[in-house]
Amino acid sequence: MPTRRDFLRLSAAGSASLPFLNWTGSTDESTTDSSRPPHQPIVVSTWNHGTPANEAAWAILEDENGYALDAVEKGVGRIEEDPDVHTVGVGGRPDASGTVTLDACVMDEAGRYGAVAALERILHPTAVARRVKAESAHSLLVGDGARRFARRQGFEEQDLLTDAMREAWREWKRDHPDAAPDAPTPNIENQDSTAVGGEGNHDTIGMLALDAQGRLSGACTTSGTAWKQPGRVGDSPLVGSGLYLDPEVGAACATGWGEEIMRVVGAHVVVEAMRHGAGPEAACREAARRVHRRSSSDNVQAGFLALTADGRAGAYGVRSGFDVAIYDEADGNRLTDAPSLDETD
Ligand code: SD4
Repeated sequence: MPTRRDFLRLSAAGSASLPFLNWTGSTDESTTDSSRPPHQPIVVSTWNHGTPANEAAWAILEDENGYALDAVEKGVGRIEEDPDVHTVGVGGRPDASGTVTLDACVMDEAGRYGAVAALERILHPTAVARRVKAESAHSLLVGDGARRFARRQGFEEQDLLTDAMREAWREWKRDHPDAAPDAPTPNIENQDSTAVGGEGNHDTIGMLALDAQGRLSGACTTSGTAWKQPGRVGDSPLVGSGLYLDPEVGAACATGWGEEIMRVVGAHVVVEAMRHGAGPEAACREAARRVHRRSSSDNVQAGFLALTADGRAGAYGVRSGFDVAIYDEADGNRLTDAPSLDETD
């Protein structure tokens, strides 16, 4: 079982400046710059559901022609379709009105972005976000417009509220008969919270992958905070907040209390810190510190995960309890605790 030290070793190049990669760019969806040396593929993702998600992604990345964007779409897609994960896709906790609404985005190896927010009745919001990127003239579609776009793209509709989550929502309504729809407070992971049904309220999956041809891609997908006010959108589908990628530098994703992550444009902070020479873990720490300094409550958790353009990973949480899954050829698939401000500061 790899230890935290193994994880820290991955980000050991820490404070060294990143080499400038001579990216040529392209308008094609899948771009390959054959002048670049082959890379060692790697995929990283948030929380323990990252382990099965990484497996699905690796099945694509282990092929020398595997495309990182396919890998992240398939990787997080495995979690979107798991009804036992209550924070992503089908089986996600609904909003205060009992409706499951999904937020997701992707960024590809040229930094192109597509997203959906408050999407209902579609199993794979990340796949729809990718279509927004590739097939629409826009970057972000929301609500009913996003659902109708998905239908036009051939996606089927289905009920995303499982019996278990319908029952959990009824229970929440019973316990909060007078609660305004926007009453729930996001909790800290792994802590009991009556406001959210006794389990971690967070647990978005963010995934970053580098393929054998050096293409970097990212995805982020969530059902958002449990019992949220209808219409609420979190950080996850927002470029720069839940996900950011610069092909010359690296990529980052975020998880945790979306309102706090948005305030600091968290994933962008991470990538900009790496651009200025921070290693991936130090860059994530900078974003965690920024959330902590500005946070509106002592109860805030946010976790950041980064992957440099040359394949080094790092992560950091405001509080302990944030873990990330990493899969590369050398060490296989492993789940590792991220360091946190409350442990080190
Ligand atoms: C949100 N950031 O909607 C998401 C929730 C989350 O881990 O990350 N959960 O605010």
